[in-house]
This record gives sequence, structure tokens and C-alpha cells, in this order.
Amino acid sequence: MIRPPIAVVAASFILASCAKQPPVTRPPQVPAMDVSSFHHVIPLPTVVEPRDGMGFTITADTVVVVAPGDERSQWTAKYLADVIGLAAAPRPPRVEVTGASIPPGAISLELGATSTAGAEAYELTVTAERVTIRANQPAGLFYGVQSFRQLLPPFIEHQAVRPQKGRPVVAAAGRVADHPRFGWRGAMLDVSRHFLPVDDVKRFVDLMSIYKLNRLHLHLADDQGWRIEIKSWPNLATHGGATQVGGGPGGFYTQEQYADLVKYAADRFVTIVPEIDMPGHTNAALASYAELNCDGVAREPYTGVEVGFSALCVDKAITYTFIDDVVREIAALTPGPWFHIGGDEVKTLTPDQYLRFIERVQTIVQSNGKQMIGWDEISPVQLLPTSVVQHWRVKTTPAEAVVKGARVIMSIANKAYLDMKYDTATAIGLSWAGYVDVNTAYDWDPATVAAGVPESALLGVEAPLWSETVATLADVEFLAFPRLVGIAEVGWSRAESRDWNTFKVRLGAHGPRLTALGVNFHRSPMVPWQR
Ligand code: NGO
Repeated sequence: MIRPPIAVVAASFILASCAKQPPVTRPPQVPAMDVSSFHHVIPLPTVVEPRDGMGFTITADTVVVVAPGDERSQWTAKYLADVIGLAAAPRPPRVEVTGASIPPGAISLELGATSTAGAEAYELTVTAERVTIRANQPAGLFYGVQSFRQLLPPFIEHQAVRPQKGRPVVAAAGRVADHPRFGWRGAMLDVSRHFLPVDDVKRFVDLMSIYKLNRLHLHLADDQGWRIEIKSWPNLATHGGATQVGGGPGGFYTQEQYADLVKYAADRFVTIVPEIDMPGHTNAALASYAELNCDGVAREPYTGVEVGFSALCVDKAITYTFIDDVVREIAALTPGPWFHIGGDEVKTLTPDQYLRFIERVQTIVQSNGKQMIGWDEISPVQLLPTSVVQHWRVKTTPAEAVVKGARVIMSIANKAYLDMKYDTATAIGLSWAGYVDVNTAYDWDPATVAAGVPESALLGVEAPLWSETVATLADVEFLAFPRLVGIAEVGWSRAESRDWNTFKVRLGAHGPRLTALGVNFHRSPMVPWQR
């Protein structure tokens, strides 16, 4: 079967390929009726060139071809074969590892120079004869695969899909050349206030990687729960992890489970960023070990949602032995270069105590081979050039840290916090930073949202999902989707190419894909969802 040509509005959709070219005018709003003839790739690639004519049909003979030598490319080829799964044949496409010339009918994954430098850049070409995904590095191949996947019909995403006559698996013809605006495109899960089992986190990794997000920050300790096994301080997990908001059973990751999760994410080019919040937000630790408290008395476990009442005893030597042990054990399990120390909302220490504490912890993190990240309260600290500030507070700016050379992850709460309600009707979530509807989460630029934090200071963008009101994976998905899809585009696509009116139409085309994936997404009335 021939897919309808996609010429109609193609020209307006072609975007300039490199930053040196003059800014391109924004694509006009796409009428909903034309949507089926479009590439709907999210995040919007740097260049999209739909072409007339037949697309590529996946059949029982389709092979995924990859050159020998690079394991990650081979893993990505297998991943693509699994994504296609049984949609076109009784078994997934065969993966052929070969240096020989590419046969017709193949999907070819190739490492080699592309028109844009960078580990995440890629080019994707789809013709009736073959599909070519080319990238400088394996990460780019993975992103090329994710773009190609989005050209395939949404039904392939359904786990129970079986090949059916009259249901061809066709990708439209065209070309994409693409690279990201920012290197840091993240999400954060707060597994402390409510615990999420490893399989739920893996599912979240799967979903975020479809949209080329590449950092998953895990908020592993707070007042209500300590969620990772520390062998030298075992009560942290067994006692400090035994409850959660509302008094549920909580839980924690064994070191083995955490390492497995790190690997699972790394396979999908997602780096795990562990956070142990300190010196505040530490009641779970203070409840686990009496000696961490200034008065030597262990605290009661906490299952409420107040903040700011707890703090480590910053003048006791054992506090720093404890921190060094925790950082060392987690750092050893974490190949990524970062360790997040929280540092937010400390109300029981003097400013001087706070500054000295963070500076000392910064040294501990560095001596364990990691770069420190902290919430923007750490801005006044004498930061090392490698340290990073995560900006969340709406009425402040981390400009003083930027002046001193710090780099910033933009997570401003009134745009990027996924735990804010969409609107007054949203059943879960908070609203202290206002309502964050789908357009609000999308329609902003990280480089202009905080005074004194220009593009050059930004590592990128991250959307935190705090879990005071978020008890299950279904809740997580409801608040994250579709806003996280918008944040993914904020992080990947160039500011001048982004436009809410065209984005909402492309997002609407992702409704059937999210449905087929079983995502419990918010069907916001402001998005023209396709059925
Ligand atoms: C704040 C606070 C968290 C809350 C969250 C709720 C930061 C960095 N500290 O963000 O403890 O859970 O708001 O939105």
C-alpha cells in the first residue's frame, strides 16, 4: 500500500540546519486535517525535509544492518528491531552485523561523520529502498532510531500488536538532520516522598528516551524516606526507608538494583544523577542514626509534607564521616560524573553554618571523583569551576554563581515543575508556583527566564517531579505526560524554531502513540489529540 504523499506543506517545515544560518521564520500553524501527512517528530529536529513518493515499508524481509566493532551501535540496532517487534512479521527484524555493502530493503545504522559535529547529532534518510541512520557517535544513532520510530505508525508501540494484512508498517520518505541545543535534557523523580519500584523507573526511562531526554536525576533521600542501600550505614535503608508520605511501606533500592538501573538507563543514553539532599531534608537519616543528631537522640520517622525542619549536625565530625561514606558508596555505583547534594530549604542553620557546610561537602564530592550539583540556594557558596547550580526558585536568580563561572541547570518551578497542577481541575499535584498547563511548560526559553543566566551559562533544562501527592506510576505519568514531551523539545530544539501552535498539533499526533504505549497521559483540552 502506498502512503499518501507528504508534499503539501513540506517547504514551510524545512528548517535551517546550522546555527550560522540566519534565523528562519516560524512555521505556520498546521491545520489539523493535514497532520496525517506530516512528520511529527518531537523534539522538532534541526532540519526536516519530507519528500514526495513512496516511503519505506517494513516487511518480513527487513533487516537492521550495523557494522561490527561497536557494541553500543549493535545494542541500538537490536533495540530498533525490538521496537518494530512483531508489527510486520511473526518475528522482529533480523539484526545483521556486517561490514559488507548494505542490501536493498535494509535499515542501516552507520557510524561516521555527519554534517553536524557532536556525539548526539544524527542524519536519517528514508527512501522506498532503504533507511539510513548515520551518526558521529552511538548516542546519535540512538536518537536517529527514536526519530525513525516516530515516523512509523503508532500501533507498532502496542505490546500485543501482531502483523495484519492491510496494516502496513510504513515510514514516510524524507530526511532529517539533527542535533540538540543543550547537552542536559533531564527529568527528576522524587522517589523519597513516595517510593517507586525499579521497574517503574525503568519504564519512565523508556518513555523519556523516546523524546531524547538524557538525564534522570533521582531524589534518593528526604525527610520521609532514604531510598538507597548504604552498606556502611545499613539502618538508612532498612529503617529510614521503611515509610513514606501518608505512612505507606516505603522501600529502597539495593545497591545491586541501583547498579542495574544505572546500566539500564545508560543503555538508553540516559545518565543517572543521584541526589542525597543535605543538610536539610534529612529526617530519614536523623531517624536512622541517633549520633547524627546534635542532641544524640534519634528523630521519629516523618510521613507529613512540611519542609525545612530538619538539618544534619554541621558541627559534629561524624556528620562528615557519614557524608563521605554515603558519597563514596553511591559514587562507586554511578559512572556519570555528577553527585547532587540538594542544599535546598535549610531553615535551622545560620547562613555561615550553611556556607561552611556546603563548601566542605563540595570537597568531599570532589575527592570522590564527582562534580557537585546543588539547588540554587548554593549560589553564594565559593563554588569550584566544575560545580553546577540547579535553578528552581521563581523569584531569585543564581546570577552571582554565574558571574563566578558556575554552570546552571534550568528547572524554574513555574515552567518546569511537573508536580504543579495543570489547572484548577487537576486532582493531584501542588500549586505553590502557580498552575503549569501544557502550553506554559512548553512556551518559554531557558536562556531568558532568569536575569543574569544567559545561554552560555546553561547546561540545559530539567523537569523535576516531586512526589508529595504522587503515589503511583499512573500518577507520575499523568503529571509528566504530555508536559515532559514539551520540556524535551525545550531542551533539544532551537528557540527560534519552536512555536506552541505548531507544537500542539505535533503533540496531538502523538496521542495514539502514547495510548499504544499505555501511558496514562493528561488529555489536555488545549491539544488537538488525534484518535
Ligand atoms: C521545592 C522543595 C521540595 C518540594 C518541592 C515541591 C525544591 C528544590 N525543594 O523544590 O522539597 O518537594 O518544592 O514542589
